[in-house]
Amino acid sequence: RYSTAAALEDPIKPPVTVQYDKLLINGQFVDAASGKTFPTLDPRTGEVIAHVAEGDAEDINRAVAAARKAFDEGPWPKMTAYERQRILLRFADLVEKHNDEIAALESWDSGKPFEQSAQVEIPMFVRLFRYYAGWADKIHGLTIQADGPHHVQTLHEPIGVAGQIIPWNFPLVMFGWKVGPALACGNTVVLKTAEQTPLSALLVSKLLHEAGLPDGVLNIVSGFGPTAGAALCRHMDVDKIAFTGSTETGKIVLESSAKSNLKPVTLELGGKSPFIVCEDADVDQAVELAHFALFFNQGQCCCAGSRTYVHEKVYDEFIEKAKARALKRVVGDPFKAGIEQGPQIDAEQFEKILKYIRSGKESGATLETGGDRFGTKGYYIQPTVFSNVKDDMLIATDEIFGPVQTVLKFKDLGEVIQRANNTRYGLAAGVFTQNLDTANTLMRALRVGTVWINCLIHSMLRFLLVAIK
Ligand code: TXE
Repeated sequence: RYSTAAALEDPIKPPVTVQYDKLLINGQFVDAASGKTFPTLDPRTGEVIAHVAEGDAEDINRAVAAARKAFDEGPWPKMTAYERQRILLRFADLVEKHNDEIAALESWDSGKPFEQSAQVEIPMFVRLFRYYAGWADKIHGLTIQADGPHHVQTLHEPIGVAGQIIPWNFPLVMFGWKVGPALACGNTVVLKTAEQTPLSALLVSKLLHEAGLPDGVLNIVSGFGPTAGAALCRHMDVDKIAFTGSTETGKIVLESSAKSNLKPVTLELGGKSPFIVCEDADVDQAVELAHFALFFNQGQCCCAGSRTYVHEKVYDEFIEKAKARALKRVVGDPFKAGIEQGPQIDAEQFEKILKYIRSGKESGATLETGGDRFGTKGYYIQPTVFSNVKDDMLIATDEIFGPVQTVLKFKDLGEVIQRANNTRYGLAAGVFTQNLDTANTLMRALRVGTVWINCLIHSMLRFLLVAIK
């Protein structure tokens, strides 16, 4: 089961072919107006999987016009909620039927272990669509008590044409989180997929039409951020933008809205989430979940537990066990059974991670294990653990977005609260303790969107994976 670096020289042939490589506009797969294409690469080798139509501003105009027409003239927003729900549920059934084919394409394009795609992410995608389908006919407004002979009510209506821009770390799950609710509520969509992972969205969009989605309701423009993405953000006929990606790009997206039609924008950006292991924690459990919290999906998660704070009383034990766990991590070809970690998404992210590893070494952190690429081909990186990390080191302040665990030491709760909150991020946090008072104190004191106590969202996925096996 264990992979060796040498095994990577001969990548396994993925059990799928690329059928859809064009833009989806008004229900048709079409070439880009410019006729241009771009290569999407296999992260295992850097070799070309397919040449995909490269959309730019003109294609965004075409896609927005189709979405506008489908919204203004129907039938989508005018359909009954029940009919929309039925289409989304039929779609979920079709995805379930094609689970392994979709999972293979997802893994080929993104480098994630096939077992993770097939047993966790595609099933999760199916669940997302069933969940959002369930909401379609349950969206209610309020009746508000008013003074005098007045009647006041709120009515929830679709916003119109939703522009959605997604990253490459969870191409289909991101599609589910964005396209699912927008369609359930009766909006029409123009989706700009990430240039690294355009393939799976095109495949499932075919199934969505097979399930009965009318033409023009979902349009997909593959292409690059500064061209296609920027054109979508500044478009005057787009009513809303939902974006997930880097903090830097998030700022540009917000600015584009301000400079165009002030469309509302929702942003889900980077993180450097603290993961706090208290002195009374179950160390073995904390080691395992801290490991999973950081290394899951090659470390490419917005809410990765990427600053592991460990109480001084259990620090040495934690480091020893965290190092042993990282050494056991199975890195290899995503299409091989039992693989925990595949390659990083592309050369740019690979270089960025290696740069942070060099910076960790130079700034005086202790490299416990890893610290280099894995093998000689593709974008694989050794599971890496740094101890004796200080708060002001770049590896403790910046989002590395790779398999690099940084472990910091703390003495007391007041101190760790202050240090955990001293960051420009605020996505999530993990807490490990057996003491309810400590859990409650940290839960309230940490300035983040989500706090996990003795668990982590990834741990749920992990248990799902184990359960299915
Ligand atoms: O992100 P970008 P990148 C973080 C992570 C990673 C870093 C850079 O730290 O190392 O960001 O990744 C589109 N107008 N996250 O360069 O550029 C782009 O085409 C409109 C965290 O891949 O933000 C893609 O579809 N759109 C994150 C999407 O934005 C633009 C997941 C994300 O790409 C654009 C990914 C522009 N001017 C990276 N420029 C998370 N929160 O999970 C780019 N895009």
